[in-house]
Amino acid sequence: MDTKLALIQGDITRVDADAIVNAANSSLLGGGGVDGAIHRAAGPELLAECRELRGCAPGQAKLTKGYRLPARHVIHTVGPVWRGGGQGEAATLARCYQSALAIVEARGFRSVAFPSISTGVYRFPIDRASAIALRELHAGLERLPFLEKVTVVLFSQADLETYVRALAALTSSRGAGNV
Ligand code: AR6
Repeated sequence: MDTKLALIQGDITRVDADAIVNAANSSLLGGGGVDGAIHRAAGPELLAECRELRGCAPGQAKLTKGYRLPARHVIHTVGPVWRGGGQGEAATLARCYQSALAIVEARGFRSVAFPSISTGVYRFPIDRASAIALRELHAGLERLPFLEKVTVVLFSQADLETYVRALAALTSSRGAGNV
């Protein structure tokens, strides 16, 4: 199993990493959930930089500084709103992780933390979202040897347990020791 992949329960705004990922909306001008928490913790300079970015399409990602956060940068991505699963939601969610990891690669970040994108206000079922997230993060770790630590920060104990089960399923589907 990847010793570089950690699942923890907590508040992502407290995580010290080269970058934390924000589950934003297309405006990039803040909102509720993890987005609101990140903007509150980072301070008003984050919103000022986000204004210059002129939004972000679902599945894409954009980079800002971290300002008052312990993390040096924020990677803002926009997940899909769940509309029943027939609108390409799974592919869009996978692209969020891929786009964020492309920024990690371009900048040579060695540590990054993700929230559970789309599984709050956007209502993506977390059992499906966790499988997609962990598949993409595992692929990123295989591809990017300089990446030392990927942390998924789950807000609730129940969400953490869902991710732990999804990771066990991913590990067993690939055979012990091969993930
Ligand atoms: N640390 C880690 N995870 C958190 C935190 C935190 N501080 N706060 C919430 N979560 P959501 P979405 C979890 O709704 O579904 C915003 O208004 C939360 O429990 O934040 O992608 C944006 O502006 C859930 O598991 O993001 C958009 O409009 C996960 O983060 C919209 O919500 C994602 O929930 C995006 O919706």
